[in-house]
Amino acid sequence: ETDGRTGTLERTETGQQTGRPRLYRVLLLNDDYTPMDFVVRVLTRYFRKSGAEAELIMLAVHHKGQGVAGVYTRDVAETKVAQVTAHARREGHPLMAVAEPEP
Ligand code: TYC
Repeated sequence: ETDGRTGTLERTETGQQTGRPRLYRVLLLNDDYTPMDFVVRVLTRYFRKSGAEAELIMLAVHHKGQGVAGVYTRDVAETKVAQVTAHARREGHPLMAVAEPEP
């Protein structure tokens, strides 16, 4: 069977997936209310960024509207989105994260 992404045979006789898994970007979206230092702490805690890299990503999101926090397999990406969203709501911030497949 032809895979839509790679155009190659990607399944075994038993239907198991083979080859590289599709990767998903976790995006942070800008808003007017979440404090900058909270976003930096999210990036260091959940996405294992250094303080300097977290600051750069946060500022890119602030100025451009969205930015890539990390790239993961689907399950990991969806877990990060759920963890970040839960943490932000617990702390009373509207911060939004979404996962989207890499082209
Ligand atoms: N725009 C926010 C502010 O001025 C900061 C911010 C950055 C919010 C990135 C969300 O994903 C975000 N306090």
